[in-house]
Amino acid sequence: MEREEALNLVKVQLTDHRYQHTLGVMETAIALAKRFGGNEQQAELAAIFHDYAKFRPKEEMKEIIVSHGFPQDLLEFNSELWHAPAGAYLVKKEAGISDPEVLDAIRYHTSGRPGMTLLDKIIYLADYIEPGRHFPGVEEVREMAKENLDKALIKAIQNTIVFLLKKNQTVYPDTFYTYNEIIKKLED
Ligand code: DGI
Ligand code: FE
Ligand code: FE
Repeated sequence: MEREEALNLVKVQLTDHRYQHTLGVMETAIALAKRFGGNEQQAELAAIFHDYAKFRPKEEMKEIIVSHGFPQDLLEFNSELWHAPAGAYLVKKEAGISDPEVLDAIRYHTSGRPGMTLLDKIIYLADYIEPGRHFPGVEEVREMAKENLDKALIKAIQNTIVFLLKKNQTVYPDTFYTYNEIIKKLED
């Protein structure tokens, strides 16, 4: 699918603010793919659609998770996690995106997962460091992302976990599994 068509499909699903975020993720994901040898077309498509389901009603996202083979434990954790799997499902159904690697990058863009692919990492990181993001620590991760994808990714995951802990929120186990796997790999 051409960029123009994909952007048109996504624009009507999002607020203007979230659409601007999506454009930032798209540019950043393409830059990361270029830098780290990823597939630029897949990065572009996954980035454009990553937040497709962000504004769907919680009940709709819940129903998708219940009925379409997603892990049910997602429902016991923060509903912020739901738009990622729901997005993967809806983007396939409504936008006809069929590339399983693109769909997985969308599905895991919030929680991460053990065994993240290069594309998963690019989307997770692009979502975190796109130019419209302004939270504490983001500049450090931007700098790291110029050199080392895994080091930047682990910093982003650590920051997210700390952010959740400080707010007394739950952390989905896959986020910890992702953290553990990459931190061990970096130790070697
Ligand atoms: O959709 P975005 O706002 O662009 O970003 P996102 O998809 O990464 O999700 C946003 C939030 O989800 C982020 O502020 C942290 C929150 N969140 C809630 N529970 C978890 C979680 N993030 C992770 N990684 N793991 C969780 O368990
Ligand atoms: Fe998201
Ligand atoms: Fe996002």
